[in-house]
Amino acid sequence: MTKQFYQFPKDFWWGSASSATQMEGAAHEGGKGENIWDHWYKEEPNRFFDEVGPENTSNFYHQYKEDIQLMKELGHNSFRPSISWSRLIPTGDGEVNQEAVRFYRDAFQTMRENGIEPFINLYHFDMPMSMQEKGGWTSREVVEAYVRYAKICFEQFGDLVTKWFTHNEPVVPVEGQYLYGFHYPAELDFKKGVQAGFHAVLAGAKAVQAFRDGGYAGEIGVILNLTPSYPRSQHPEDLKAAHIADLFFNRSFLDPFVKGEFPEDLVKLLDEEGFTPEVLEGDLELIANNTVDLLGINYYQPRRIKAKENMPNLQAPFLPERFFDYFHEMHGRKMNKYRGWEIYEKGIYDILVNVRENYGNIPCFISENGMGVEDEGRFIDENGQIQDDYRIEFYKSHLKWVHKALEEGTNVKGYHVWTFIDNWSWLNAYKNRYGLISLDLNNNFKRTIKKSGEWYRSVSEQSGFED
Ligand code: BGP
Repeated sequence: MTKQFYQFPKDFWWGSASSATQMEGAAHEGGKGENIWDHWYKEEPNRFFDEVGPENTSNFYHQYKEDIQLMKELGHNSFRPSISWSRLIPTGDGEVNQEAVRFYRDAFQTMRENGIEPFINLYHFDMPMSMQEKGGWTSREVVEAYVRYAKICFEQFGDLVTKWFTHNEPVVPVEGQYLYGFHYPAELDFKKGVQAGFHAVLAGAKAVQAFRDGGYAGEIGVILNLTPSYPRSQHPEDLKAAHIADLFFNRSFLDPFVKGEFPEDLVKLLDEEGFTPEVLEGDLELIANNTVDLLGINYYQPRRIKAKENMPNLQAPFLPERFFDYFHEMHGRKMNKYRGWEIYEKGIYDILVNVRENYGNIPCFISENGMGVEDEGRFIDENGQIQDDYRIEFYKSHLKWVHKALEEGTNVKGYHVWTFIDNWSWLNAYKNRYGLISLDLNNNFKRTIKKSGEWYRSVSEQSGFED
């Protein structure tokens, strides 16, 4: 096969993403308040893989200058961390922590000085504990506290940041906290989940409104994990089940954030099932009038859906599972043999086509895409470098589909990998490694660039690659 060069625009955003709780460390330093992860780890450390908790991250809080130099070395022109709400406002709705203001200002300033645009996310799964005690996203009071927090961020950092995001993957806390139990408080209650989801949308719209009212420079967006829902067959029941999965896990956030309205079918379904959330006068109008400028898309794997065989099991605890089974395995598809997730590169293209055709071709970028690998230490060579050719293949195969979507006119402006340095990942801790750079927890947080890191540098330098 002849080789081809996949050229992306010169100003394409190349970089990576992480989040405060997953990379900062210093969980109990610098005046930071407790968030739900600090609390959960203190209460139930055995829930976490190898009992490793959120103080054991890659230590960005102390090593950010070194890490930003490494980003520059790997050719990053952008990086997306998040701000920790409980670091900036330890009680969630009280005093601002000046030490946190100094830390974030210096980190963002250092990024800028090194040609790295800070893409700043306001919320990445890390509810301050005092806010969770008030009900977290199920509480209207917490929505207001979040909006105050967002305004404080715009005021304190607005001169250094021009790309803001209201949330990362807002559907995940709904699933984790109220549907499946992998985020604190693991309280399985579908009705609360729907309310929390509605409040996250409302909070996002209010933050967008505050950003525009404040006249800040730049753009504001949201980061969504989109999982194309493919039916197992063309049988009407499978098609219906796939549609319901799409409504719950994609369109519940994509439609209101981008179009300003919830899908009619979703509203109808929730109503029929008795799960309509509390909506106050003016809420829907506010959501309609404050849609985002920019959409970040996280993509890892699709959903493969088949209708439940014995529908409906009305006693099933969670509504989505009454309608469908979600499974990874499918004959003839490529599985990630290093971890167990399906690899389906074309999914990234299907999402981009959908955004172009059905969401007004809103400016977007791939905000996370990556491959988690268990026991990655097995791939270290004699020089101490991880030879992760599988990851290079993963990136190439996805980028080819992004390139095709771009050529067809999709307004896609960048590609961020998950992640820069191996990071701590919630209950999974360090089970799956994702970084362009490996982290040695037993050797003073030593960072070593992986083979994929070297490859990614050449991609960002040329804004493209040959294959
Ligand atoms: C994304 C989240 C990240 C990170 C990643 C990998 O959905 O935005 O925060 O956790 O998934 O997850 P995991 O380590 O569980 O494979």
